Amino acid sequence: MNKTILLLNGPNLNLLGSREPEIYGYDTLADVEARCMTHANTLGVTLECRQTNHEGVLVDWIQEARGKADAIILNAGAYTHTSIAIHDALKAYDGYKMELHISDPKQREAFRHISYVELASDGLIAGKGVDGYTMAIDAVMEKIA
Ligand code: CA2
Repeated sequence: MNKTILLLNGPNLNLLGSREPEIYGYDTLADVEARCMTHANTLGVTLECRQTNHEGVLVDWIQEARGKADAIILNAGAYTHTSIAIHDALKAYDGYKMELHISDPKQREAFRHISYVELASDGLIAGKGVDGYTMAIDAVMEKIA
């Protein structure tokens, strides 16, 4: 059966490639998503990529994925460290859940050390730069294929 993965990016990740390249690199989100789509095609998995700056939209998308997507890869951006609503939505999602970060928040400011996403996820990839995106697809496929 063909598998479906939903790749969700949260607030400010639409700015990738425009600022703080020492942390986030030089690729734009469009570059990263295009690489992920090519990688997914190679693996024969359906990938849908979305980005929003709005917490409630992320909650809606996670809810809508129930019974439709086999896995969610989520870089919730700063909502990672604040959003019990996203935590609760992930808890209600029955597929595989991978938390993803470009940087390693645990090595940064103390306010990034708590992750409400981690507490509701099955796996974590962090600190691998934007390469972490395709690594996350591979890691998820190992679990759901
Ligand atoms: O490392 C990550 O992927 C983060 O999720 C990125 C978030 C940050 O709040 C998390 O603690 C860790 C921030 C995303 C902002 O991305 C930008 C990229 C380029 C320029 C400005 C912001």
